[in-house]
Amino acid sequence: MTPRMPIEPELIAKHNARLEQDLAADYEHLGAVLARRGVDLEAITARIQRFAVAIPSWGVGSGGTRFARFPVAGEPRNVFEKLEDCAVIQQLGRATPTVSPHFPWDRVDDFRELREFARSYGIVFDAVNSNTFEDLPGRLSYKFGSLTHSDKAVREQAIAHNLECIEIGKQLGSRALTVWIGDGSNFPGQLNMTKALERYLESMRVIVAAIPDGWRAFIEHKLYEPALYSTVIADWGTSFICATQLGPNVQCLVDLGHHAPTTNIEQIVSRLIQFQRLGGFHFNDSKYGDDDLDTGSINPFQIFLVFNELVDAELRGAPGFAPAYMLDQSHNVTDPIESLLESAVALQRAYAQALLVDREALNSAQESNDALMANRTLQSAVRMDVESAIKMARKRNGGAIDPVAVFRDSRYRQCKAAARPQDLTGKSGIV
Ligand code: LRH
Ligand code: MN
Repeated sequence: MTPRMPIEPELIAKHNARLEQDLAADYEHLGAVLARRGVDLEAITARIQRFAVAIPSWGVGSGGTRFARFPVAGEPRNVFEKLEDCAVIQQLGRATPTVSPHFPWDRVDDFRELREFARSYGIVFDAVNSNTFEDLPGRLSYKFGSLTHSDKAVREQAIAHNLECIEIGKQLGSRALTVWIGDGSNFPGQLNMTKALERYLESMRVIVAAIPDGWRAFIEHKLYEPALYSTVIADWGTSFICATQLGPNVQCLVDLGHHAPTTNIEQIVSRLIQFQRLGGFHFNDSKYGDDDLDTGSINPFQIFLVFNELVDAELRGAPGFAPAYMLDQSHNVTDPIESLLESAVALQRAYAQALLVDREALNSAQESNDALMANRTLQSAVRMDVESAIKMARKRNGGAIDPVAVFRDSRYRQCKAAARPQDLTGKSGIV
C-alpha cells in the first residue's frame, strides 16, 4: 500500500529536476576526493540512506518557555494532525519513518485507529514516553515527585500510568518505554536522597516487570529542572546503576541537553556502549541549560564527536549496540517542520562525517600518542563537505533534494492555518 502523500509528489519532482544536474556534479567531485582517500562514496551514501531518527510527536507543535509560547498558525491541535505533519517531514526528508508519542498528550479513544492512521502515511510508532511531571484534574499531585514520592499512593498512581503507557505502546506497535521523571528537591534537606532512589528502584521494578519480551525500558537522566537543587536521576552514573539493578532490558537514554555545559557527552556515550547500556538518544542542542534547540544549531562538533563513538561501535560490531535515535526539541521561533527537517539532516551530516574518519590512522596515532595527528584525523573528517552525499541519499530515498524549499513552495503551513483555526494567544509552557 503506497502511503498517503501530504505534499504533491509532482512539486518534489519539479524542484528536484532543477537541482539534479548540480547535485550530480557535486556528487561526482566528492566521489573523486574520497576515492583518493580510498573511500567508496556509494557505500557512504547507502549507509546514509538507511539512517533513521524518530520525530517526537510533541516537536511538531510550537514550543515555548515558562515566559511564553508563540504558536505557529496551522500548528497541529491533536495527535492525528501531528502525524500529518510528521508525514510531511518523512515525505520530504526520508529519514524520519517513526514517531515517538507522549502520554497523555497523545491520548485517543481508539489506539488501533491511531496506528492505522499512522500506517496510512507509512509512519510507525517508536518508544512511548510516560508523563509523571504534570498533574491531571482529580488526580494526586506530582508536586513533590512521582515514582519517588514519599506517599505510596502517588507512587502507585505514577506506576499505573507507566503500565498504561506500556499497554498503549503494545497497541501502537512500539517496542520501548522511555521513563523521564523530574523528581527531586529545591532545598538542601528537603529530600532524603537515599530513600528517594530506593523508592525509584522499588517503583521501577514493578514497571520493568511489565515490559513485554523484545521491548526495552529507557531511563532518561537530567541534571536539573524542574527540580533546582537535587534531581533523583541526575546523571548517567545514577541511570547506569539503576539500569544494572533493574534488568538486562533496561538501558540509559542520553538527552544531549540534560548535562552541564562542559560535560564530555561523547565519553558518556563510549562508556554506555562499552557496558551495553546505551538505549538511545534524545538529540537536540543547547548553550546553557536544557534549551532543546535544533540539533547541530549551536555545537555541531559535539554531535560529530558523539557519532564518532557511535560509528566506531557500529564498525567494530560492539556487542548489544542498538541505540534508538530520537529528536527531542522545542521550536519556539521557527516552523517546527522546517526545524525537524534540518535537524534530521544535521544528524545525517554528523553520521556521514564520522563514517569518513580514517580509523586506521586514528588508531595508530592514538597508540603512538601522536595527539596532534589523532585530532587532525578527526578534524579532516568533520571538515569534509558531505552535503551532496546527504542530498543524493535523500533523492534516492524518494525525497526532496532541498526539503525546506519544497515545503515553503507547497504552502502547506498556510493551508493548515486555514484548515486548523485556533486562538493564537500565546500561553507559557514548552508544548
Ligand atoms: C525532559 C524531556 C523528556 C520529555 C520531555 C518533553 O526534559 O527531555 O524527554 O518527556 O522533555
Ligand atoms: Mn528528552
